[in-house]
Amino acid sequence: MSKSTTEPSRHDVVVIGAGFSGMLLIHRLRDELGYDVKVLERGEDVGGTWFWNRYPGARCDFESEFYSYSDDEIQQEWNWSEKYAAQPEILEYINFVAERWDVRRSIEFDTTVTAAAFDEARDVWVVETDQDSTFEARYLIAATGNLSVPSEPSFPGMETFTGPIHHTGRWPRGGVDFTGQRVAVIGTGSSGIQSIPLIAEQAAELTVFQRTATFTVPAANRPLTDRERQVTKANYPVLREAATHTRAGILGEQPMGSFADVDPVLARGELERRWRTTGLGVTATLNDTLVSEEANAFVAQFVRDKINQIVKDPATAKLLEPHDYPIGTKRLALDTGYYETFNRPNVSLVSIRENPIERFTRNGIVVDDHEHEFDAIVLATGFDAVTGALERIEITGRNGRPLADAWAEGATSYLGLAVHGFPNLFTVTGPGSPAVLTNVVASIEHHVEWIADYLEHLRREGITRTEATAAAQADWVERVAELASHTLYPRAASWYMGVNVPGKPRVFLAYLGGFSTYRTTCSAVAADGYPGFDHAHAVREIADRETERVNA
Ligand code: N01
Repeated sequence: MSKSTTEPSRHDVVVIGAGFSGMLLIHRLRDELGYDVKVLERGEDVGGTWFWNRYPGARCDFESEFYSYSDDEIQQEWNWSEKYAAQPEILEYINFVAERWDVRRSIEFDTTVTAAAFDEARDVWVVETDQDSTFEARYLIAATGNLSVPSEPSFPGMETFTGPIHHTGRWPRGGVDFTGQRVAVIGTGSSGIQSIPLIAEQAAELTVFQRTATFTVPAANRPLTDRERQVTKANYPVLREAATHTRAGILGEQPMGSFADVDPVLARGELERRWRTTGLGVTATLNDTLVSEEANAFVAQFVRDKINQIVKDPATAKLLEPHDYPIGTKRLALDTGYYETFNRPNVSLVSIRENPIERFTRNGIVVDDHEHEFDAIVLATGFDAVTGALERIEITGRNGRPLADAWAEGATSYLGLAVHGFPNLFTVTGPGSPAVLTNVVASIEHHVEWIADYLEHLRREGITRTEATAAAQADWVERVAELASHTLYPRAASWYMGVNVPGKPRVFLAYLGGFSTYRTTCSAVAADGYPGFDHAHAVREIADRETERVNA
């Protein structure tokens, strides 16, 4: 860790990241509990994911009325225009909240954390940045997001392409005009699926390079009516509370039952209804879609049939049919007119499954010895998910152990909140939590509340150091893996498994027990005095220091 030449700036808490999590941490810890909080943010403004992902079509896929803070005043004042708001509106909302909570005064923008080391002699984290600045704090909280580090494949000859190459996760702030251009999109996950229909409308020609066909269902997005907004606002507390009792942290359609118990004709009718109205509700039609091969095959075939109904060219429809993984085991995408886009005369689909991209040239992309010429290329190739942001920081815990070393065989954590060997470090929506399978804003609120309560407990008890025990962490890691092993999730080469990043260990990165059960577990840990966290060392040190003081 290179030392900065300036005096450290000292705080109670240093937070990395000023997205939904970092902003809420400022509000909760600084404004409500009186901690001195400093947030370090790589971007030039607040917003995290919603600051960077400005590609055309970017929008949330949980209802905006609930993909938002549960703050009483804010939820009464803000009016969402659509069921699933687009990125500009979400960023506008984030800015509205930033003003309301006056968060910017606690944030250093354009500041990338490069290293953080735990000083065992003083129980503080020493945090270094690319601005040659140093910050110190008792607690370090990673609010770094799960999908914040773009995964950018390096294709041979990439540097020779003369046009612009844009990654969806780092979209230029002023937008991109593709009018009249020949455009390539590589990648057909959620980002590709959201952007492809809009790029197709603007570009002269669009070529989509698809390695794996993705299951996507219509978002059925629409404007909200005044009446709908009023009803939600009148009932927010009860709706938010009810959502905490669900598996995904949001109220949605209930399953009809398990595949074996439902009449297939009724189930198909229900799938049909949900296809038209509910977005993600499609895979929740049966309660065993993610554990039973038969149930999964039934739902998957329904979607494949839809593709064949919508896409006019049979060869293109065939290519768009996903066959490589059970539906739902990669994140189901929500789209607006995705399959319909392949009926446009200016759109073509190139499968790179059997014949991968050979290389980029000055003019375009070579596949199967054929050069496709482009003016611009879009990489919709995803993220080094869940662990990527933390692994890019040189984090050193107790005994000088790097986090990269601790996670060499895969990310480990206790409750997705703390890592053994890294005292006083908390991870908001960290690996091993259910966050990526939930309405992430609900998960963020839960974690921030839990961490705030814990800091208060530590403050009351005079404890200066806390660390997840090796045993508690091992139990939790085993529980996360065991739950995954009872499902179809490990069958997919997904970012949930780390498979999308070459060399990344294959470990299922999320807790599958559901948001409600997870909350109950975390609450029980708090109510029982935080078993699984070791305070003994800190208490011993406090006693030693007191003895030294008295003897001096
Ligand atoms: O990324 P992805 P994403 N050569 O990893 C392909 C959230 N999100 O940014 O499947 C060729 O899903 C890759 O192919 P394959 C959401 O949680 C939410 O789209 O690995 N192709 C795949 O097709 C989502 O799950 C929203 O074979 C390559 C694509 O690129 C998560 O973010 C919107 C390649 C990557 O898909 C990530 O979504 C957007 C290579 N070398 C994102 N490398 C909402 O709706 C990768 N690919 C809220």
